[in-house]
Amino acid sequence: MAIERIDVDVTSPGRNFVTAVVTTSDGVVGLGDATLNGRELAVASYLRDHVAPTLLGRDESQIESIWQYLYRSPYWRRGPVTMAAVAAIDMALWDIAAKKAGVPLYKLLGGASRTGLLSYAHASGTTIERLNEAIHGYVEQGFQAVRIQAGVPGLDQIYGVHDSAPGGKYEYEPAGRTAAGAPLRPTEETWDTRAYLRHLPTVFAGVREEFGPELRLLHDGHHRMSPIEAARLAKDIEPYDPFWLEDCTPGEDQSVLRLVRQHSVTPLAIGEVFNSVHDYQTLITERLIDYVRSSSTHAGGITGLRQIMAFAAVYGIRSGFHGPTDVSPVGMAANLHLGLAIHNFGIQEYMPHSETTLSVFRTSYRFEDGLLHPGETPGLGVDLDREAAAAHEYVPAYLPVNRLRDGSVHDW
Ligand code: GCO
Ligand code: MG
Repeated sequence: MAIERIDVDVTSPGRNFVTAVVTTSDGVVGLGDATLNGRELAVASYLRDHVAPTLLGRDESQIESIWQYLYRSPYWRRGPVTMAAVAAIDMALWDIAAKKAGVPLYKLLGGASRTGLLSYAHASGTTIERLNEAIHGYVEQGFQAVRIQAGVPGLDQIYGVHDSAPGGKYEYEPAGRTAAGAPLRPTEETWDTRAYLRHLPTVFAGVREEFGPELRLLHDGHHRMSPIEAARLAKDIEPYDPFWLEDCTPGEDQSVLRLVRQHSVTPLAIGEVFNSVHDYQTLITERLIDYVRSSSTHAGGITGLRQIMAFAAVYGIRSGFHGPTDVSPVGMAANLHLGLAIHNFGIQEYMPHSETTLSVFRTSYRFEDGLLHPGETPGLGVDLDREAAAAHEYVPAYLPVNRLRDGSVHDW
């Protein structure tokens, strides 16, 4: 059989998503996530204009060969736009293969290595009290791990920090939609690393005091620190037994993690902005990280992410796949199938999609007692209601910009 048609659907049910819809000559449809937050249309064009025409008529079962063709043949390798496009086709082909075999995808990837995937929620609050309220909400839902982000005295708005609604219901979108009539550009935030470094250990102390030693606590530094600042933070939070410190420095400078490692035993997680195994080469071979943060959506699909995890396995490094709302339910399902199958799974980020998103993408994964499971539906287990999706038109939305108090642009 062969690839007969490739559609690229851009839809915005609550937020923007790009989905490749691949149809075979015998009528099987596979879905792949190509959502790149704030740059969605670039990937849609890459897929429509440069990928889809080259794949029509090819044998859809040659997943590895098509991956290599898309990776090597254009000459221009890697990069987030390219690899999100490769990811979407790869996921759709795996979806088709598993649907044809009549099995949930994890069974084609080696079968289940565990009963479910330990997952962590995003808890945050402008104060430690509000943060603790949010954590209580998640603990009541069964979460055994939470990412804790808190406001810093003196700073107005920090990316990823919001107070949750009563009852622990907490939804936010990383990318802010532009209000009608407003200039088409990202919002701006002000940052002060010294204030943050002073404050964060007190946040860990306040949460540990409330919840005791068992709850797993994670924190995302969102690339904002210099190497020596990161080393200090990793050391200062060490007494509170963090599960991990994520993105303590911008990940592309791999060797700086040596410095952080010299000063602490706080586990480190990096990689949500990476897109290939080569981005991890130093980090993995020198064991400078403990968790791989990539998602299938941004790292070349299941084939790309499986390559990274096979390499990481040799060094005892585990997965902590990226699972924010900007990874679509299709990308999330791909992460879950792979996570269930590989031996070196660690933890899965779980930021549930809104009801509007889930009314368009129908999922079969489930969350129970702190664990996620991809479900038993053949393929990825996600359906896209294309008619409902078409009613939600693309709306420009951007991630914020971060500046220091003197106005200079900072990592965020
Ligand atoms: C995380 C994140 C996200 C990213 C977002 C960018 O989940 O750890 O850092 O919230 O900022 O996915 O698109
Ligand atoms: Mg992150």
